[in-house]
Amino acid sequence: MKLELLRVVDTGGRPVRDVPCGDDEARALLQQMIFLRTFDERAVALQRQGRIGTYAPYQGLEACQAAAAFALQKEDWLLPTYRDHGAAMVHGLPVEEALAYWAGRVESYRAPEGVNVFPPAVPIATQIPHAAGIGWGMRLAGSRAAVLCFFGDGATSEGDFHEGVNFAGVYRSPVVFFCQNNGYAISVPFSRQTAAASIAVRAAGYGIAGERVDGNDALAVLDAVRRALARAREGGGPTLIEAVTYRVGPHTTSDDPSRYRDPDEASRLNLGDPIERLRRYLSARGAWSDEDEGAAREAARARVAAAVQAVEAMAPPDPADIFNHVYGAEPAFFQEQRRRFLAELGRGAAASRETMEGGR
Ligand SMILES: Cc1ncc(C[n+]2csc(CCOP(=O)(O)OP(=O)(O)O)c2C)c(N)n1
Repeated sequence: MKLELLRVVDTGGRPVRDVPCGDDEARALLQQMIFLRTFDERAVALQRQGRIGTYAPYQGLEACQAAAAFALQKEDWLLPTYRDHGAAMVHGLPVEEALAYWAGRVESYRAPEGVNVFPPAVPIATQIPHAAGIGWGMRLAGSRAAVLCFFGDGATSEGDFHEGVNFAGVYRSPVVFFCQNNGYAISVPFSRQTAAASIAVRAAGYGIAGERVDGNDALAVLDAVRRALARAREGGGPTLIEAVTYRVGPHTTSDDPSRYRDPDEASRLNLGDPIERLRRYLSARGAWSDEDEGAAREAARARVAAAVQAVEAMAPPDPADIFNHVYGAEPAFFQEQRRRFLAELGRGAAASRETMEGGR
């Protein structure tokens, strides 16, 4: 059993069913996607230049990131992973905060007051029980807000996925579980993740709604997430959405996908480029021109450039930050690790000073 794949426009941008929004909203969505791609490309370049640390690109997933977050209201909570800073920015996380995270600044783990975005979850699937609990708590407090929880296909093999989704189903937590099925968990293909035909079909086992959507079709993602959020707000419980998409780049900038992926695989999936699909749809309606494209790209470049400047003007991060905020009461072994780490760094700095002086 495999659920139908929801599509609103085909890869040529032609509508195949009712479009869930007007041209103004679709244009705003396209502008966000262009911004997200600009950010991602710049971040990869910054990593290659050694100006930020390892980076997890989301190229190819812009429809998922932009449209799912676009469906949120300000009071709703977003729980992202390390790959979902695109969605976080669309939900209001300042661009320099998103970039500062990848530049190793611990301050960026906390979104500003009023921006309902959790810190990115690096351990796989730990945010799923958190989402179930936040949703349940909000319901108990009488709030009408909902939660959007991002995770990958790999996360669905973790115990936390089953526990979190099951809990949310039982307690009718207002959560949209949004699985970006991008084909791989690092090098492990989806076919090795589950014997089920899809992720969405597993919703039935938890007694919740499930939907499979073309994750490269921004309008389909918007439609599915909006309906799921409305259901959550009305007390209809959680939904498990599987967005079928493809990760174009490497898992992170430390990964080499040519070692485990066939180069023709992306074209065989026939999902098209998510930005191109929405652009074609709007252009055919006369609602997107070359001038619009130029203006969107220029605005995106300026926004990213300002964030790069702001992050590079910050004081360098304190190396001890990787030890800070881990334990409330630090065990002795941990204090010892910190002491040794800092002593090692001190020796490294002294050694490089000696080398420089010796070379003069
Ligand atoms: C609990 C845990 N186990 C293993 C890892 C190492 N790890 C980092 S990313 C990743 C793959 C995750 O794949 P998926 O959930 O599909 O997300 P994607 O990165 O593809 O978006 C793994 C196994 C981790 N971060 N946390």
